Amino acid sequence: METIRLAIQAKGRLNEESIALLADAGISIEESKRKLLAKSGDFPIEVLYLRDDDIPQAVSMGVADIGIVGLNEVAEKPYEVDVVHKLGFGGCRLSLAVPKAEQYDSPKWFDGKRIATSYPKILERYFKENGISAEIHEIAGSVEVAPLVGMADAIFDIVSSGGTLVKNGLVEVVKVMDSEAVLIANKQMSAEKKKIVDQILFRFSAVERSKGMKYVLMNLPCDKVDEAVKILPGMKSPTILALAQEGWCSLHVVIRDSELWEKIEGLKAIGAEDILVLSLEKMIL
Ligand code: PRT
Ligand code: ZN
Repeated sequence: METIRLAIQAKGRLNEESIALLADAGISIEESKRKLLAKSGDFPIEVLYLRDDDIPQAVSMGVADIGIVGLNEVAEKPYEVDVVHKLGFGGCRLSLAVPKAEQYDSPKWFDGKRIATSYPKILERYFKENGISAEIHEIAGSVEVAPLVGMADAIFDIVSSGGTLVKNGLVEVVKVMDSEAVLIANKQMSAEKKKIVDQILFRFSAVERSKGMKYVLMNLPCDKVDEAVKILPGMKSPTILALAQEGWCSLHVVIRDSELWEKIEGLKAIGAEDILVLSLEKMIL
């Protein structure tokens, strides 16, 4: 049988969540981060551990068939890959930031300025699209200190909480793109490998769907079922089973975490009893 090769980050911000997502999807990887390549015992997949910078190229060349990497790396690198699915973790944005003492009014401010970044290609495209001519200085790390040491007038970097900018006396002025971890794929994959990718995506969707949901069971007088359904609008119609005790029904429903207490209070108010809230592991439609 065909095996698919997945590249993930060897260490860093996306490593743990990539492995956790695979585990939730029933794909466990032999635990050894020092090895470059690891197999899964329960799924036709091999995991290749790489630096995130190398993942788009590895996938585009077919060294790996698919990869998990930040969209920012895909956008920066000149390699052609398919972005197959957004994975909902590693969220951040790429933004321009200036020293807080600057009188910044519009992106025209960047004309003639020196900007330090590790993402020169994305920035170049942004400047080009907006008719700005600035000097882009590519530096590998600690971009945020460049203005302090006089190496640049402003920076273009990844921001998530914004704490790093504040610590370095910088203010975010333009968000150029949003990023998150994505699943990328080689453009020329065999039909058989594509089938495995579809299988992985099917599992990822089941995991995603169950995130933030609870499975709730309760007993309720049967004549209150219509009212209960009104309290739970927007959800698929609940499962209702008759109980041995005459006039009583058991109601099963999936409720979003954020609405859980409000819905339960509403259901209690119309006579629901013996309410069980269970965690929901997978939701397969
Ligand atoms: O070794 P390797 O090359 O594989 O890793 P790396 O050091 O290049 O990348 P790594 O592990 O730092 O990040 C991997 C990916 O995580 C990035 O490509 C992004 O897609 C994503 N990501 C999400 C982030 C952040 N959030 C983030 N906050 N990457 C970097 N940061 C940096 C940011 O630049 C800032 O300096 O973290 C700092 C803290 O951010 P604030 O705004 O929360 O203060
Ligand atoms: Zn990197």
